[in-house]
Amino acid sequence: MNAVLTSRSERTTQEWQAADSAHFLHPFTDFQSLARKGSRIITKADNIYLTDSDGHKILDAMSGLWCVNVGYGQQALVDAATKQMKELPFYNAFFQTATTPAIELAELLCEVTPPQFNHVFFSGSGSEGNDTVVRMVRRYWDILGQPERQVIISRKNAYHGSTMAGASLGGMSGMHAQGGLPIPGITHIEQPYWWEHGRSMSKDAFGIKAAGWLEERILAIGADKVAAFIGEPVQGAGGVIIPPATYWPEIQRICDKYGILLVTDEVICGFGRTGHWWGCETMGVRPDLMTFAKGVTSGYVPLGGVMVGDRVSKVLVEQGGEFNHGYTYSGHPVSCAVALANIRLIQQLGLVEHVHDDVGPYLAEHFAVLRDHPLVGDAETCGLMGAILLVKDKNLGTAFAEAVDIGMVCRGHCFANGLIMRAVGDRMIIAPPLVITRAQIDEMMSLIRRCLDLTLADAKAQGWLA
Ligand code: PXG
Repeated sequence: MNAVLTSRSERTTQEWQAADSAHFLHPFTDFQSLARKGSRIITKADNIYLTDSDGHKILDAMSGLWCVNVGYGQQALVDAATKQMKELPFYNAFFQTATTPAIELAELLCEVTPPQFNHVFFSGSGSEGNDTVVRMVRRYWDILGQPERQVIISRKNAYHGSTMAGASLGGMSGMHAQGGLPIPGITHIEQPYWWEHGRSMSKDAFGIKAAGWLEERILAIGADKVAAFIGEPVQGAGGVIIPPATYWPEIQRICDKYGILLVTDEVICGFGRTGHWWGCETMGVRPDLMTFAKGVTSGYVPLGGVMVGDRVSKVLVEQGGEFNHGYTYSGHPVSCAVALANIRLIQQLGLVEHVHDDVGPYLAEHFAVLRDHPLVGDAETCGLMGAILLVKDKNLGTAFAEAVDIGMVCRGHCFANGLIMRAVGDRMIIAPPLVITRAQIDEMMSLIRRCLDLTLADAKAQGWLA
């Protein structure tokens, strides 16, 4: 046994890659093409830096996958998990039982969320949380004697997860093309992406127009058939699409007007990412339900859930009877213990204030300067989320030809230069750990600039700018 373990830890990168491509089907991956290239094997991490199996240090400007808010290597989270695993590694919450970390976490979540939230339903992930949203909003209207209120309105290019309901709520056409999605009763309006849909108008005017698409759809369907509207305060996986300031308040007004439940998916925006605890606070809206995951444990262990506002919980609790829904890991004690340690750490370190008052504005200043770069059509941030739009001609605002995957070219330079930055089409996006310092932002920005310069040099050499 020991011999096997030793030899495994001594494998070369190539040996890891061979075993990986032989057995491990990665998410959202062209398996054959990855097998040809070989995965990058990440072996350890500290603070905001990863180390790969060849010993390269990489600045992780994506917080793992939008989740490692407190950064890597936080001993308090490790200790919380160890202690809970020793005391009680698992017990369920189904049959009139509960564990203490789950109860304590429910209490703490109700403290750090807006005042209408006094209940939580736990899941194992953000996707499962959104499955719960679908079940719960439909159940809510059933209990109220309006079972015909079934339709949930979402948006194109939204990401709400990869389960059947999560992927259906999401507006990714590539996902809908596989597996017979979306499921019935889900419809999508256009996203509030000013650059693509509103450049002839002011941002504020476009925000009102884009929210108006919700009202148009409600009227087309019939308000008495619409259960809820769901949206990410800032779309993350869709490319950090930051809506105009007028958008969300107008969405709230429309939901109120027709009595429709408002759901914000806070899986990325929650736990300080946008400079407030919740994206809905940054956007000035009052949701009835909020999905969370990722930052709740800073990704150290899996956990998700749905914050349930008083409007919904009152009906579910007082009139609902049994809600036939739940997961083995709803309220997993180890995940909840880690979440407790994580949220307390966010509070102790003042990370939400750190983003709001210090590193958020500092990042915004640096992104504003990036707009001078010849490749950059737009560069914008919200808290510690940022997007850089790469364009062929910044004066005319023209995009690169379809055949040129400029984002992937730039991402390649990032990888080679020790920076993790995502490409979503022509948008380069970042969401670094909230513990990042000003000096580390300087370091990240000089890497970003170097990679933009290298991408520009490629674009010139290949004739892509002509
Ligand atoms: N909602 C939102 C807003 C998300 O960003 C989910 C739900 C689903 O969460 P789980 O825990 O089930 O994955 C997410 C997840 C990307 C990327 O490419 C983003 C996510 C997941 C995987 C990739 O940016 N977000």
